[in-house]
Amino acid sequence: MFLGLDSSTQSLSALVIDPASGTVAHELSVNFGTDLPAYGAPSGFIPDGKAGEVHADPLMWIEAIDLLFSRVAENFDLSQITAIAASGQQHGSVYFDNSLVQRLATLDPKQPLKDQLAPALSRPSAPIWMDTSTGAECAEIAEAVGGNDEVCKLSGSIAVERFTGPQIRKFYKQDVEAYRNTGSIHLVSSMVGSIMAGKSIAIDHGDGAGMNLLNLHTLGWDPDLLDATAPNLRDKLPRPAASASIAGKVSNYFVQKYGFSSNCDVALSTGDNPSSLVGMGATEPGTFVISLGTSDTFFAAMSKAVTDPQGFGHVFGNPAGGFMSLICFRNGSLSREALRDELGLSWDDFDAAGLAKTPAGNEGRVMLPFYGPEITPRHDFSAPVRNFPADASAEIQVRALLEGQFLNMRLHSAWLGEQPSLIRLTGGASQNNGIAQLIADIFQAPVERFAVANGAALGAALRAANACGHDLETLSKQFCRPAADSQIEPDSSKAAVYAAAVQTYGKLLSASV
Ligand code: ADP
Ligand code: XUL
Repeated sequence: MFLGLDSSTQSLSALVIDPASGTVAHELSVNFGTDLPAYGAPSGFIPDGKAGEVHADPLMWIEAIDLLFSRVAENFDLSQITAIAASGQQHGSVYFDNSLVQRLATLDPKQPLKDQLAPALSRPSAPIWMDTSTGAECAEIAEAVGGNDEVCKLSGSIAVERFTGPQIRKFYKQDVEAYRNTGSIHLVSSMVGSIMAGKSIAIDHGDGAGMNLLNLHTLGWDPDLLDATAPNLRDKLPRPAASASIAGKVSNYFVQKYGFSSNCDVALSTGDNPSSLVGMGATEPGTFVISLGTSDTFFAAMSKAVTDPQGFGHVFGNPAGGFMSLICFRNGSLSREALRDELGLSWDDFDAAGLAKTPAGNEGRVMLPFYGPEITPRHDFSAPVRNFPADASAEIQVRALLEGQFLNMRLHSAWLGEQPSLIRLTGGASQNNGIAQLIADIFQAPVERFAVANGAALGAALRAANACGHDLETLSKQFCRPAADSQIEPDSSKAAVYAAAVQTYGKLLSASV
């Protein structure tokens, strides 16, 4: 059996797969806010950060590992696990001094992980992906390497506030002494993997590409980006490596304390988006994944590594080899909920029956569907922009908002130069038939709903099995199954309407930002 771990923004999850029977054998999560309230982070991060700063306490993530395994071991025999792999929220970074390697190698099963690793932290808090405080550092990095086009060509993304390189630069500028005392900088995913393996493990190309430091052509740390970020940075970073590698055996700490076999392997970790690509069975080009959560994300395996000339999209390593795209839309459910509440509607009004009251294309009425600052496109919106009166009927507004969201997604994914042959939907709003049909019609591709609740943890378990020689395609067929009767076909009679609507949307956008 194979264990996947996912350290996400709000929780740490374990998911065990059994390829022999094709079943998920065990699943359990620890919620940072409710299970570890002493850290004062109800949503997984320290509230009220100043000037866009969003940090978390890395000891909370570390304590969660002990709590999770103490609970899993009550009902599940961990000696059955052949290999482990971890996934983690992307971009977050943890800073350790030179004692880390020695401490990891000599973890005492009689003491909690937290007490043994706390003295190794060279920075008490860890910036996470929601942090937007590094605008100045992004500009400095871009300037030093010859502009954002160059950063994008090298690393697959322009310099982005939440990415790890700009965050490291800010730390270096704020506290040179603490930066100097830092011996190794881990991502959330590679930290979890390092603790499991009892040694500092490599950073994989999937998560490494979210740092503005990995050169996508050489798959090594880029010398110019390192220099632009902070001095002697290469010495502080684990080496980059392919995701499918085995890092070593599980630490004796977990053997003694929770009953793992000393033969259990630990594979390299990866970021939650690359891991979800695996968990959604989308590691081959052609299948796009759209996740409709608080924010909406769009990701897909790429047949060739192209970068977004406008700088909105990102290129990460695909854990199955090659590359994947990722585009993040901040105002996903946030905007859907805002309009619903503003007009006193329910989700039924956003579903098939509600949408049936207006025609596809909304007779040319288009909305830029943003109630707050957006990152794709990058603009400080505070309310939607419409090409029609704001007091139009509720059904016109709903259609304009939903069509606006997916026309925006179609427009900002055009740089990929690839048409989806299939779209897999996940996240809370994916249950909505009206939205699913709209996505099928706007992208002119069949849509499937996905049953898995935790694609990142499932992806980690599949990667652990794959690293031990199980074929990924066979595993995908076994575990990455759409919900029964969930396939929705595109209506080809809508193709021309949406080809015109995407033009209208683009014009309104250029005129407004
Ligand atoms: P996250 O993982 O970001 O917390 P989820 O993927 O769990 O988010 O999605 C939760 C969101 O899904 C809710 O906040 C809600 O806005 C949205 N949602 C739930 N049901 C529906 C529905 N029928 N139609 C549209 N949106 C829905
Ligand atoms: C991707 C991103 C988020 C995090 C948290 O760039 O910032 O999706 O990985 O899930």
